[in-house]
Amino acid sequence: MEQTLVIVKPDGVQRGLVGAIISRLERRGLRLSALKLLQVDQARARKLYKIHLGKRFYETLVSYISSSPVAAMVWQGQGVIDIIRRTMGATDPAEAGPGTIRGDWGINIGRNLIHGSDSLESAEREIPIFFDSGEVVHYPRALDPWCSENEL
Ligand code: IDP
Ligand code: MG
Repeated sequence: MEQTLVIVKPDGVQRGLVGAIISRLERRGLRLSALKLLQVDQARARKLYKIHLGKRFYETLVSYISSSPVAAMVWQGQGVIDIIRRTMGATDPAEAGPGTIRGDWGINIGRNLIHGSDSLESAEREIPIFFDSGEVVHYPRALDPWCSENEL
């Protein structure tokens, strides 16, 4: 079962976009399998963004993600990692296409609303930073066969 970590970042929570973002992913046909609202502390922020250590935006990125609560989630579905990355749009909302989350609701790279794991390895590393395995729920939905002819 392919899974990915999605985070509605502090700007998305503060702007009241959690519901709209979840709704987009639900309507896409993907399955929500874990969800929590939490304040990210410095240690967790540094763990999540450790691949960016040393980049010029690293410290501001850590402050941004820990500045206010986030909504963390796990989504499941065949191809979910790439489907969500395409639904999010380019990292810089100014360059993200219309119809994407960042392209419709953002204007600035430092306030780009959403995180989504970028590969299977990233998802496997990132999900346990936010969820114990018992918090990720596996369940069939009656609508799954109407969203995909394959097993989700
Ligand atoms: P992604 O979120 O689209 O995967 P990454 O390159 O992994 O983009 O960067 C992680 C996060 O770091 C971005 O979502 C954004 O919040 C921030 N970021 C990346 N590049 C810049 C930049 O040039 N200025 C400010 N923040 C940046
Ligand atoms: Mg990334």
